[in-house]
Amino acid sequence: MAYDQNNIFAKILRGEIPCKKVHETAHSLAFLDINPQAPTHILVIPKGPYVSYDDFAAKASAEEIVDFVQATGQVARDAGVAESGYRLLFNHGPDSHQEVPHLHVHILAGRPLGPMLV
Ligand code: IU
Repeated sequence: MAYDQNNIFAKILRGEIPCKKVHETAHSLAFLDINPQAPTHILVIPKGPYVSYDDFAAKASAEEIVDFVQATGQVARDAGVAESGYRLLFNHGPDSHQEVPHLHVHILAGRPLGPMLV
């Protein structure tokens, strides 16, 4: 699937649409989800044009991947949920109900999340 430069997260990265930014690094951006599913619901995205987890895993540089993983951990720590716990969720592709075609990981926390639902 080709990257759509007009997807909503591309617009956020270009500053065309505002977001509630919580963290930014050389290769990643984290912001609050507009429709939170838990008291803490933060999205972390790479700045590069990656459609999905598969696209990122296949094409991103080691530097980008390390940056993304470390940024995600830092955001959770800064949100104060590293001790109480959090869930990281990637939706990849149609069956997962991925809505925005720019890779993002959901950080969900702040209440007992219960067993994983599929
Ligand atoms: P999904 O994994 O692609 O299904 O998740 C997309 C998320 O992006 C979802 O939780 C939305 O609430 C969130 N979101 C957002 O934070 N800002 C937006 O402008 C839009 C979606 I559109």
